[in-house]
Amino acid sequence: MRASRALAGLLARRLARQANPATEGGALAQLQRGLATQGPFTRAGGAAAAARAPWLVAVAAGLSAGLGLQLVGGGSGEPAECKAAEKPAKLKEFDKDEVAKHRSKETGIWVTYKDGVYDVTKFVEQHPGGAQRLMLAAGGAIDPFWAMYQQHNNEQVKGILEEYRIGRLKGGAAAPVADPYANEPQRLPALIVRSQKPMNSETPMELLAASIVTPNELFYVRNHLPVPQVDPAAYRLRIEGEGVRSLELSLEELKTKFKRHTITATLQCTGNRRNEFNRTGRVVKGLEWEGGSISTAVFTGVRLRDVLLAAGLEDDDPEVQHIQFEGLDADMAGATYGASIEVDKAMSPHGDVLLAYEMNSAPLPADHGFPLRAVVPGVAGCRSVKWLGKIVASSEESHSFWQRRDYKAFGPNTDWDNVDWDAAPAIQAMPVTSQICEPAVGAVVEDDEVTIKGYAWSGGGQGIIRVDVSADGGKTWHNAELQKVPQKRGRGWAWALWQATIPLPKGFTGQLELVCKATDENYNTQPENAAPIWNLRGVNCNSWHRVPVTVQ
Ligand SMILES: Nc1nc2c(c(=O)[nH]1)N[C@H]1C(S)=C(S)[C@@H](COP(=O)(O)O)O[C@H]1N2
Ligand SMILES: [Mo]
Repeated sequence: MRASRALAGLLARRLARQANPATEGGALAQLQRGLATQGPFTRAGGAAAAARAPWLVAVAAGLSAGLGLQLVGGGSGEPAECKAAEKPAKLKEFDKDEVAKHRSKETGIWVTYKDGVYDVTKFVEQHPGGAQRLMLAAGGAIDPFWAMYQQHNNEQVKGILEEYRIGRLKGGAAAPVADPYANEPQRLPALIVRSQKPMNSETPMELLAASIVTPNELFYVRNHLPVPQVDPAAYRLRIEGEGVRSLELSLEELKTKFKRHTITATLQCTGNRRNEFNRTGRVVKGLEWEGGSISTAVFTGVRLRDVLLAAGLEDDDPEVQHIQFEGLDADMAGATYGASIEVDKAMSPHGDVLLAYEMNSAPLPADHGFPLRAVVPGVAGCRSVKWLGKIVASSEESHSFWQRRDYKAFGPNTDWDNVDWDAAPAIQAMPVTSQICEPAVGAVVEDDEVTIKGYAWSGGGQGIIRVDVSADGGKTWHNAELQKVPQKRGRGWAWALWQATIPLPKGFTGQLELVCKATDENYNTQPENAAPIWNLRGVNCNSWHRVPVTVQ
């Protein structure tokens, strides 16, 4: 009830905002925009700029989303036509056959984008590992790849490509590429979109703290690729690998042959609150999430353990150390999203890992993995693979980019020029975190007390035992009142919501900082500031959450 009332109000506010672009996104977005334009890389463009912006090079090197093309790549806008004035009046013309001859270092590596022809040989030489994917486009158009990996910050990327321009395509650009995102599901305008294609959107802050269970339509969405369309009647889940006999299960078989289980679990993206790292003054690479890439649902399905047992996997089989998941969402080259978890988590009767076909009593929505997804409670969202196609029992971790070259955290001393991805384990359980959802950043408080609301969650099934809040930047503290679902110790998969009404310093007017920090049942708590936990991918941001407000 509360949630739906809050939703109605929110939608009205959001629509009003959309009608007035000047205020779109509110104060927080304005703050972000301000920060974005202050960033050291805003004026980046071209190879020289790339040298000053190591993350850009890293993306170029294919470290982002497994796709070197992203870097040189970009989306729907025009190529860096702002540079047109600098271009020679007449560009050399090449036909397609000529371009197609340039597919190797020996011949030179050429690609086209729209009607531009680019010799990227030097670029490939400078980024040997990561340019592998770029080689897929060698001798032809890069446009289809960019249609797949549309990045929000691609002007810089196009600027870099422009440095390599050698001419134009005879006969002009090829026919526009069909949009791989043409069949995306409908989404509520209330979601706060951080990237449109693929869809990445946050649950609005005002609604996160409104109910323990997030309505499906408002659950945050984190997609790396277009949403695959799966026919539930033809769908088969495949199980294979070491220590198991290969098995194919239809949705019907999963629903009827295995016991039904239900858990309430919070999923959180490893990048949740990433933008707080950017505000330390040192930019990180990734979607600019605030604190809304986290949500909670009641998931129903079968236990992964039961399915693995049915495939013949034995407890403590020494051959099998990891359970790999493969999604049905694929890129142009047929590479699918994938991840893995440790076999002990997968097989533990207390691990509660589900293969879920229902979310909040409805069939899984398209954005959340229809018809079947893994739900790995207590673990970073990236391991809960959606549109699950295959499960592989293995002595090795998944070989996917997202298991081995992303979703790992390093010290602040590690940057894109010295990162050794193999040196850190993949993030599984995440550290304890909390967030103030109300009042909003920059709110005006006109009372001698303030009511603060938020969420708190910890990974590994560690329930929240306490949330401390402060209205003076952390000098004095009060305990918030917790709202939780019943959960056993060590199996606290769902977040706690919390609320506190606390007095403001007597007679005070001006700026104040509201702060929250949570403690989990292992007595782990949050670090005071984001700077000391800064890491190049901006993951695991869990410092005290701070909200500046004005008291009048
Ligand atoms: N197949 C597939 N599974 C996936 C992803 C994806 O892009 N493809 N994204 C992962 C990430 S990074 C997160 S945080 C969660 C998000 O789940 P949600 O979109 O249901 O909130 O799904 C995970 N599972
Ligand atoms: Mo994620």
